[in-house]
Amino acid sequence: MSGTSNNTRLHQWVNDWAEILQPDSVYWCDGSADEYERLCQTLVDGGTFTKLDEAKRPNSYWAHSDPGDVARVEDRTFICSANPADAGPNNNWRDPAEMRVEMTTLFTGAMKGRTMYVVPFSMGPLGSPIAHIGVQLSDSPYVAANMRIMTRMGQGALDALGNSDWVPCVHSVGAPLAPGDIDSSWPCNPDNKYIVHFPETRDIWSFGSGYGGNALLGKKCFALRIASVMARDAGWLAEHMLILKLTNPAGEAKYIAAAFPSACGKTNLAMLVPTIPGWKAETIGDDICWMKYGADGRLYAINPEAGFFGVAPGTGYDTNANAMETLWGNSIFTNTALTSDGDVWWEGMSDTSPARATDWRGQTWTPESTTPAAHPNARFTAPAAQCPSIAPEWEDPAGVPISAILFGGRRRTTVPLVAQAFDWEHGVFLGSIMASETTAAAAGAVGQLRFDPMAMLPFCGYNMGDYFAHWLKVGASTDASNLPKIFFVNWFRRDEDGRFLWPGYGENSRVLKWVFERIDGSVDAVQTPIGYLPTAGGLDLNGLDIAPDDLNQLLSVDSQGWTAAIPQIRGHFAQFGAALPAQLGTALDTLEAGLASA
Ligand code: SAT
Ligand code: MN
Repeated sequence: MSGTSNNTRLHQWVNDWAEILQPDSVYWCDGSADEYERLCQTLVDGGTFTKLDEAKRPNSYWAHSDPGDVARVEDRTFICSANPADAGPNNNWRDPAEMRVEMTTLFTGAMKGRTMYVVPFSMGPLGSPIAHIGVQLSDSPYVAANMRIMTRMGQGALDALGNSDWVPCVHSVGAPLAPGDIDSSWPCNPDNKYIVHFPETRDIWSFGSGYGGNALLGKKCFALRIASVMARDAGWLAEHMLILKLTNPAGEAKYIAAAFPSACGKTNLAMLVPTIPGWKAETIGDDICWMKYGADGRLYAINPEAGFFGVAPGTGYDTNANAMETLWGNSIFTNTALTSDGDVWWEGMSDTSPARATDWRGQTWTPESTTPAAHPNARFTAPAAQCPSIAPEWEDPAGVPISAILFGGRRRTTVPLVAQAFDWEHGVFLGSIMASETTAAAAGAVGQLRFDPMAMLPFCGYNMGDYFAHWLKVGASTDASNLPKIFFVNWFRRDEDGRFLWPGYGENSRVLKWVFERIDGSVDAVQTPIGYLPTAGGLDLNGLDIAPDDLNQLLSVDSQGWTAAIPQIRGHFAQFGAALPAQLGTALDTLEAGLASA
């Protein structure tokens, strides 16, 4: 059986593309378990998947990619708006008409020798008023299998679509097969990748890559780049945020959204196990948050995804036990190592490494090897429903009301452990000046500090100056008392020797408790030029062994560091020209003056 739809425009679109792409066959995904099994078998037969030991990790598979296709490619990601100013300095712009011609040439015959999968999917619970439907065409069964975990994929999405509009997504690995050709285990076109978005027509074209956000088009391409444009036009927010539910010992719950760049611990924070007695954290989502206003004037959030595409290295029982428990089965592991007894392994998964394994390149690995067993951007794909900390309401179509928004980067200096914005406008300012050290989630250098406003630099589908204005407008469209409180956090502060000053992980619950109490107004704070900081004793440090010097560094304003950053922030703002909202320039002047007189 395969998916069926009465949507004539959808059929027309699929037929038109089949003519260009020229696949050997077209298959409509229905999303069933049977179909998933067949997709996985196809991948095993083709050498992409290795089935893991059924007793160790049931219904799970290991894949390793082409070494030239291991991460998002920001320099090959394009926003093709009619007007270049609408893409902004934060995006690579190309003329949409020219790009369509160029890519149609690439797409012509691109699926020869392959099956074209028609993958209907819902971003968000089926039928939720906050959800949206997409349909992805792809010649990658790996993509179809991953999409079944990451989204509500198949007949349910077609039924929810009915006769309405969808976000059209076209994807090819760009490796057509001539008769007699032997396929590669990871077909791709490593030197010719295009990740392309047309914001006006809201469609997505992707060519040449089979990896992660380049190829699973519901995720970064749709749920962030295109959705951010949809959100701008319709007064909502599409953000690179986890969503968690925090319950205090009295049983009161609040929902918190938090933006961190890729590979900066969103999955760990979303699944954290509090170290402070009586507090409970539950997971709603680990990567993307869509927020719309409810009738009561509050922002309600859904997690548009159905699975986790998390960074494997560094994930272990000591850092993220809930993720480890999520991965018991029904999961796909890409670019981890494969152990000789048919399981997966990666650096940080356990204290002891396997005596012998197959590394992410498919080569023999032993603890004596000088290269890592897993690629630093190795990923697991796992159903969110399997997460032990998943909140019962994670699929509530109405979403959950957000009480706080955290912005956080990976910063070895300057930025304190936590600060609260004075108000929404100041919070938007703090988000707009966020910077973070680059990670292996994107191709290119790692560890370089760059501005990454709201963790959206690689994901905002339009001019970020306009995006800041949109945030201000969203904040102005309800009563201030309804708005989430905004905080800035930094778990990654280090001393001169590179030692982390804060233990992080479960201990971050201490910061979350302070956030919770600030929302309630039940704990005091110190007003500083950068925001409200915890008072001495304001942060619950019971049972935590931390040196007073370290704590002092974590919770004080580094006036020198902030003052030194002002010219860089001015340069960062200057690139947006007239698109930068005046309020942000004013907030920067106020910060500068405040630091000078502090
Ligand atoms: O874009 S991916 O989904 O591959 C990973 C990330 O950057 O978060
Ligand atoms: Mn992400």
